[in-house]
Amino acid sequence: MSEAGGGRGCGSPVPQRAPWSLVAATAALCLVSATSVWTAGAAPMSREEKQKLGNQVLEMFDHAYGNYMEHAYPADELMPLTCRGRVRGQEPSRGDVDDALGKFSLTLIDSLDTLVVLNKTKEFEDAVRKVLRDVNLDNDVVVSVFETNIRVLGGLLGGHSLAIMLKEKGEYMQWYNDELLQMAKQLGYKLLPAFNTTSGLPYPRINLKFGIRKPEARTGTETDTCTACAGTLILEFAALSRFTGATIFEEYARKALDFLWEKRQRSSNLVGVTINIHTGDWVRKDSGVGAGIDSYYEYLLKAYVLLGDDSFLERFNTHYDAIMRYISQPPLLLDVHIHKPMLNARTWMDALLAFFPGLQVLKGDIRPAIETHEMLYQVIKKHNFLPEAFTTDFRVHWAQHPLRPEFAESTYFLYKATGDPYYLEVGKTLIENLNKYARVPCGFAAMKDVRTGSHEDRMDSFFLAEMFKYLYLLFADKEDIIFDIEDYIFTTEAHLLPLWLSTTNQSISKKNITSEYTELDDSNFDWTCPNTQILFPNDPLYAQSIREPLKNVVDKSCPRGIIRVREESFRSGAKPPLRARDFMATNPEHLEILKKMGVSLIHLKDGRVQLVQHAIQAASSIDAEDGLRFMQEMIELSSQQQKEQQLPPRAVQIVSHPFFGRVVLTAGPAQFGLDLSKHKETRGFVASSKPYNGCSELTNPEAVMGKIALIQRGQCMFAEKARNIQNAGAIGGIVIDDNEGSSSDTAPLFQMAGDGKDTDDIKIPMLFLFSKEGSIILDAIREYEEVEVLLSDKAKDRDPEMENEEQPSENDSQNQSAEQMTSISQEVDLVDQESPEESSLKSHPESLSPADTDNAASVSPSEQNSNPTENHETTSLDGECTDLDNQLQEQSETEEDSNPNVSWGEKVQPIDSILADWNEDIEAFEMMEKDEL
Ligand code: DMJ
Repeated sequence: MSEAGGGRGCGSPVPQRAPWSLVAATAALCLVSATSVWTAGAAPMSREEKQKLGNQVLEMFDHAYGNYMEHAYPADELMPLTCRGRVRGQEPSRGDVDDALGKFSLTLIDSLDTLVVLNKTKEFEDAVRKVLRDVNLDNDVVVSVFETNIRVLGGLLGGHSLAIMLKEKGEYMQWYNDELLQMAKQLGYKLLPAFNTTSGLPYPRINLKFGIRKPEARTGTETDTCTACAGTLILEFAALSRFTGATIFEEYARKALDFLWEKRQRSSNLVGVTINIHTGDWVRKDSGVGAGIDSYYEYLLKAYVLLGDDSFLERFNTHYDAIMRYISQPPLLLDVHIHKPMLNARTWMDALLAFFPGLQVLKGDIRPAIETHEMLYQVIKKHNFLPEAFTTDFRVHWAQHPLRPEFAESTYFLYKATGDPYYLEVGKTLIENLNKYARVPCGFAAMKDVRTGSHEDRMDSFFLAEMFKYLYLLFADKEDIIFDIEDYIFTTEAHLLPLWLSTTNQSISKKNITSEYTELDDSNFDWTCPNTQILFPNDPLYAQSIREPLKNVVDKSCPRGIIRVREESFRSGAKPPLRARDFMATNPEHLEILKKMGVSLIHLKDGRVQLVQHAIQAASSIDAEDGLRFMQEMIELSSQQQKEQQLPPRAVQIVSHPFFGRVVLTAGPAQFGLDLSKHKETRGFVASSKPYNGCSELTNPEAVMGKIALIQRGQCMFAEKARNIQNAGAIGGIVIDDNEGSSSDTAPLFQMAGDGKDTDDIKIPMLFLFSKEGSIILDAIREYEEVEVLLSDKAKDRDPEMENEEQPSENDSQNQSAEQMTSISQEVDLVDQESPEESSLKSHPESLSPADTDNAASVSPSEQNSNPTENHETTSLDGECTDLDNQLQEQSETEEDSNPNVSWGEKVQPIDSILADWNEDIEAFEMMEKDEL
């Protein structure tokens, strides 16, 4: 995402373009004037230092671009670790990411206009000649329509825009005769077949040589596309139409936008992430401003700026209103459901939304822009880069960072809007981090994991197209750039299109404004020029005062708390409201507060606890509002816990005769005790504890001493069980689910939470097994008495020594399956990205399940508790106390009586079925990853 360079200064005539005098114009005009009002706050940066930083950006660009040209060109991208070009088909496929690569020297084309912005006119001239000489747009390769449009079509058009500007200046590019534009037109025609759908929404991919749906094309069977993919065409397509006079491009892009607008969810005015290109049904109904939707909103506002068509602004304003109503929870931007916009759809944010503050600047809504930007900066300060996704309490959700430019982009626009030197300091930090952590001898490498600083062998073309432009412009003064940047609008890939296009070749009739559109709320704008009063108060400390409360937002990890505290300060004397995270069902004071808020606690038959809010029963309207927020927090917490429950599985491996490590059981970790991912595995014989629930001092310490104790889930907290077995001398513990039939095949693994107290005293490792997996160990004890297991973070190779001593009795095919099983189990480890120290689920001794209420904002039970086992700790606490120890003994006697010689093979779940189940798990993990970004 990117923004317009803005309008001219106040009072300057803007002769060649249509009036974009409403909100955007006010914003842009004020960008200029606000810069000059800065007098206090962060220390101003001297001209020398700005120049020094600008030069540093130039040197970094040379390093990136030079290495691409030397080691990768004409390949699409540089692989900076192996110092060679990435050629599609010659490297292992990375899936959808590779759809940007069309064997058309992507990085060179994407870099064209950056060369001019960075004042490298000679190199630009050279690069254009290379593009004209070397680039083939007719390759038999399937590419993403969206990526090809924003990077290649946009790159060619940006190059053309600046080529004609330079030619007009009279020094460079005198030989240029619209050749880039001709290439752009050729490419435009190649993309058009993608629009051959009844809806007018484009197919997501196209074969550059064969188009779509022909057998040779190998594409055209897709049914879905992302909203941004279908809604991010208008700037490039309209520019192409207006530059060439061929109206078809603009018509197609408009039709796609019209269709998306028609399909918006009418009550919330939001759009989903994915849409069916044939039926127009929303495939994914979650809605945010990041991945999958981002540039759709961006292009509505910018289409208005570039084309002067009011209908685009009206659409944008309608969506913006909805975004600010439902998605914006300053400083957070959180996805919601389009049909139930009061419900958050996620508890994490993706890095792409970092463009949004920049868009808010263009819109003229500075305050939330400052807040969100500051929140993002705090995350960056913690991890050096913005991780691809991070949770609402600022933990890493997806740890990669492919050198995305969105944050730099917003920083640039905020600096333009506020003139606050703070944003120059932010830019300086970005430069330092890039050099310190991403720079490698052959370019800049994407971060594989921002926590460890590990690299990935990729340098995406957008790094050159966008990052260097925004960083350079941040520190540049007007005279450092050879043309007036404010005569151009930035596309989402930061390519420059001239604003004069708005009045050129205007053959597309503007859409009539109908009463269907939401009325523009102009109340905030009184149409003076400049309008710094509203847009950016004439207070040099304004931005700083907005940032200040957010300074420690990441460290404190409770943004909502901070916001609340701020809100609360207006309510003198009021006690801070109860937060979901702090709630203890056993605390009488908390129960009292719940009552005041109209929230009742219901103990369900199955032992779980439900929360129901009846606003009408609240003591006051303020308490009712607190109750509503409490319920929302509880909903978020609950879904966050569900997410966090999907953590790297640990392994319980049976290593004694006759298993020798071939049986690997998937186990859940604990948030306390020895962390097996950091320490060596623990190996020992198993013994059942007495009492079996482990909730009191063990009566059989001699049996568990030096062994791994088996304990049944329920009746008390996990940590309590751990302490009891540790006191009895156990070297580890396995908690086995008391929910008969539960299995990691069907229920998500979770980590055992602490008990809300300090758990540092627990030193032994603890793992959790669902009932099915646990019964494999219990059965093995019955069969072989002495059963030795290995607790680890990853299944280990089989123990050859033990195996040599005694050959296993299972048949070969079973051995083979078991080996596969081990490796599959390891694969599950690999797909997970969360490190244990990042997964510190806040101690929440009782899992609560907010139930549906008569309140609009409350949650439906089906969404909260789809999994029957997930709140079981609560079940155990509240359920009837039964003598599980005796029960187990009885059960075990019955089983032995009825089947005294039961063999291992007959008792365990068939290996094939375990394998199939695990495969399903892996597929589910992969789907989840693919779906989400
Ligand atoms: C760029 O290619 C574009 O900005 C796009 O709109 C989304 N983001 C990437 C870079 O992160």
